[in-house]
Amino acid sequence: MMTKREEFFNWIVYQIYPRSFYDTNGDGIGDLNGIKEKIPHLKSLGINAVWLCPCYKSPNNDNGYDVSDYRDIMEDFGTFSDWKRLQKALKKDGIKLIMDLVFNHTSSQHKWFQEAKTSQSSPYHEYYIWRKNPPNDWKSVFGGSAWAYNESTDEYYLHSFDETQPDLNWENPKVRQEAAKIVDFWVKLGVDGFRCDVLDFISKDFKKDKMFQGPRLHEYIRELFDRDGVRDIFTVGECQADKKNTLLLCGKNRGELKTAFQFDHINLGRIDKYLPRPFSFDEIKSVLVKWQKFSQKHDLIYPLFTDNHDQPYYISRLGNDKAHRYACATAYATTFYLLRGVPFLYQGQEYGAANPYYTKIEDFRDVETKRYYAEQKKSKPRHQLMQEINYASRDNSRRPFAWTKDERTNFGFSAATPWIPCNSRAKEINLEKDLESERSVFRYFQTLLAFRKGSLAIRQGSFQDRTKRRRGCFLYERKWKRERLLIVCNFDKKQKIKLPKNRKFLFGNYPEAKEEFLPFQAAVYEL
Ligand code: TEU
Ligand code: CA
Repeated sequence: MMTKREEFFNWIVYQIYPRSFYDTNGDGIGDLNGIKEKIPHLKSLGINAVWLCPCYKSPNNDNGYDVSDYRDIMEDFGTFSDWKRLQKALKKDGIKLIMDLVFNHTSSQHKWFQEAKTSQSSPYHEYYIWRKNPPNDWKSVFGGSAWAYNESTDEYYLHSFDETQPDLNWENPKVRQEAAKIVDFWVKLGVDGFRCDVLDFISKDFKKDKMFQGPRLHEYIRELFDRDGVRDIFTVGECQADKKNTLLLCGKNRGELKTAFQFDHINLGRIDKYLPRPFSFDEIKSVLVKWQKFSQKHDLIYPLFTDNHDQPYYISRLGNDKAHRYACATAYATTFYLLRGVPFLYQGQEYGAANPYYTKIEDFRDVETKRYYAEQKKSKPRHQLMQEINYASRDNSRRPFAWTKDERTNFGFSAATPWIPCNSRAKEINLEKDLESERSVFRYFQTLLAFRKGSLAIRQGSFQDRTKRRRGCFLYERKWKRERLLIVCNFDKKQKIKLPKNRKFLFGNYPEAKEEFLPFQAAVYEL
């Protein structure tokens, strides 16, 4: 019998950014009914869980990461009944549902904040973080000071993100109780898990120079999740954690999180968000090997991902999205999704979506990007600034899903003008075209995910690095009882890679390599 925890290794999660997935009512905005209609696509891809980015009521300053009611659905996306129908439909097809919890902050439109800001005697005032004067010079993640002035109380409030996203005061037990009640509300409705937005921000130490991972973080998380009826649910935190903290957050008997996103492999190849630096694949490999060994040693569940709604596409930034787009997309998928842990795919990856390019700031929507542009435009030449934005903007991965080749329906996304312009490369990169081509990213993903599901070595087995001193490639072994697999991925130019003699080629993104591995060639062997 598998324990509840072991079962998580069977999950394959697909992240949906609802605004950009599929529009069914012709307003240019993706919606919940759109997700429901595309369940056959999800099934045919082979995933078995969906992480739904926030779909709660929200004024949408940060595309739903600014919640104004945690128990209601954003009008743009539909109604509560639509949500229930979606949940039911997913369940019917055996697809788990993970909701996004945004608990570090609310929207300034949330009724708590609306009350809190009016007077210091409001019962909601202490739901947020107020100071007569800013006690430090913390910067908002989106730029500028993290402290904003509120006239009616003559105080400053803390906002780690946009001004319209005031941070909740977790030191107030009432806030913690409210959060727990919201968790209970969704658990009772039958959701299968939560992705917890910037969870490592909820406890603060105002004397420190950074605003996250304050002293009471672990206590708060346990209070939220280590409770009857909630304890066994799937949770993945968005936390920037080192080894020590990962053990505290995700350790087996800690009662905190099932897993936490690790960003070491995402933060490679750049000096800061907007500035690339030369990088080699070996850096990714080292990060993966380090975390594989560590999570294996401590029996942690490791989240396997390359993309999300906050990042430019991985293949564009750290790979090749031109001549080798097919191979690169499939090689990264092979590398990551056959490791030990739980795969997370982001919408679009399955057809090899890549970063677009725009020359005008008007083609962007992200609050962070627009802020950055406004801040920098006086000091930087326009072309340089646009280059930085195209390199780093979160809008890169937030363009409408390109379902078809049909430009008039915005590539099958919506007959109406989409809320954000379609990917400028959608004519060349879309699902329909991908399926027509001989080398289809989608079909490869199908093979890969089906293989993962069918293999105990991949789901339960051990991990061992077999790369040795070779460069520009990654070889690793997965093993469970008598099933032994070797995964080989080349991220360099064409090169010879010596392999064990007694091997059987199972599949790869190219036909079996004879002598040399092509750039981004990936292959799976049985030993
Ligand atoms: O992101 C948190 C976060 O710190 C980063 O991923 C951040 O968005 C990025 O570095 C800025 O470029 C989460 C959500 O994933 C993000 O979409 C939200 O905007 C943010 O929290 C606030 O809720
Ligand atoms: Ca719509």
